[in-house]
Amino acid sequence: MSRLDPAALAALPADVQRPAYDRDALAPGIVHLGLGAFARAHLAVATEAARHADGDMRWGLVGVSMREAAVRDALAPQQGLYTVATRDADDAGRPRQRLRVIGGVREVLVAPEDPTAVLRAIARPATRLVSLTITEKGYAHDPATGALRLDHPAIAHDLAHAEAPRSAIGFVVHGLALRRAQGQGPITLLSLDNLPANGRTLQGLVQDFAGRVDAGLARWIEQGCTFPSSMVDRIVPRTTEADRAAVAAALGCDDAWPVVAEPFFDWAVEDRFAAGRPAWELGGARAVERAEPWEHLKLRMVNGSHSAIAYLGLLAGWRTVDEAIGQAPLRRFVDDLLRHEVAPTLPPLPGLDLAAYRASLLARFANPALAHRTQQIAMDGSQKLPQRLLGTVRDRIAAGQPIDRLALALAAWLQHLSGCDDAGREFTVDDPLAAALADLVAKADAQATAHARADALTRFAPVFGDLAGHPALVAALAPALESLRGRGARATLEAMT
Ligand code: CS2
Repeated sequence: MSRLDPAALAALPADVQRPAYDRDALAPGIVHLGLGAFARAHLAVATEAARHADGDMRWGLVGVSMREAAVRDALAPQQGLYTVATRDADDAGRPRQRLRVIGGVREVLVAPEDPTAVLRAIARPATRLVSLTITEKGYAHDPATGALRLDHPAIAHDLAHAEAPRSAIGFVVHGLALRRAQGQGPITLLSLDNLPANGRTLQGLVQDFAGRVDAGLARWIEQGCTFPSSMVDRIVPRTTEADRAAVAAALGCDDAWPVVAEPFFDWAVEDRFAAGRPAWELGGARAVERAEPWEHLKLRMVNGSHSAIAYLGLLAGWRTVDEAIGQAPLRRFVDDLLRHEVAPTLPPLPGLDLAAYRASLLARFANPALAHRTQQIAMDGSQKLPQRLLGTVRDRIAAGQPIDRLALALAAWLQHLSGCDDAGREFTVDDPLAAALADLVAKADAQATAHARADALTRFAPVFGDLAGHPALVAALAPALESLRGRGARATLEAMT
């Protein structure tokens, strides 16, 4: 079969959407750090739709892979073209997909191969925006406090080596330094990761790092660059071989790296851009005054319950989110968690019907065409749980409210650190703090009582922060942990009222 590339576009089936503009005329306005599946199914799609709607050619994407060459190697022979397959089921439950070939990626750089090229791209006159989807751990910060980790090897390296950074924060700051040195103006730095106040968090890390290398640069950034916060929402599972085969069959040519997504798309972004932006509202985004309330809603409702499903599902042996949410006790648990423990902590949002939001979320999780693996979502829990579950826990404890379901979700994360499901099958615990977490579990296991075990587990400061040893948290965690250890996730869920 031939390969997807510009010459193949004309022969694609008529129902495949494709670029309808002159790709050669596309200026490289966006440098995007972390060109994974999520960015290709979210930022790139909204930018493509905006471009089709208004013909603004300033916003081509220069993608940067932060670690590996795989995306570049897949997309270079396709001259940056790739397919987004949006999948769900029709009313009769039959899976269906819509295909769209995206043309906005002009170039893919591989940071470790050529760090200078990344710095030069950030400094280029055409660059107006640097966006990031580098996952939570890519920020090299302390998840509980948001502070830059000076003990992080990549940060320590980058503070000393301006010319060949390794971390995203190092690339941003040294790239901005080069911009300033070359007389180019300030730009926007846009985080699209699932962090609370992601713009402000990025700004704090960038300013802290910049202040350590050059006070003048730190001032220049502070005075001219902007860091809008934004809430992003779209479920994008990792692409599988089966996805590649299905997309190739539908296209009639091979795409080495298509991405699969749900049809749902949401993006609430603060309209504070230092050097302009694409008209993303033409591609489904919403410009908002403050993104934080939307981030709060999304992190606690969508990601909080997603992580709960992932850990409970992994323990119970449910491999995908739709399989897990199809189990009545888990579905009831998630609905109750959202309804009784998460929703009451959220401030009212203009135009938002929380009950409809919850119902639509459960329907998204039940999408049978995504096969989103619980093990994928279980990754990097130490970086995710503070904003997904612990903020809610903190608010509820402060208000004297029960946290039983939140505690079960946390207990499932802690139990999954044993690397073994309820049937004794082993899996890998994929977490940047895995070694420290293994020590923690060993220490907890040496305790004599359930209460002492739970107490020891909450002492893990990077995750629990000021909740370490909190009596209300320990009191709710201890029975949840005991139940998961004793009778497993499935029976624990069944026993919950
Ligand atoms: C998921 C998210 O992998 C995960 O941790 O919870 O990637 C989730 O699918 C998206 O945030 C949905 O917008």
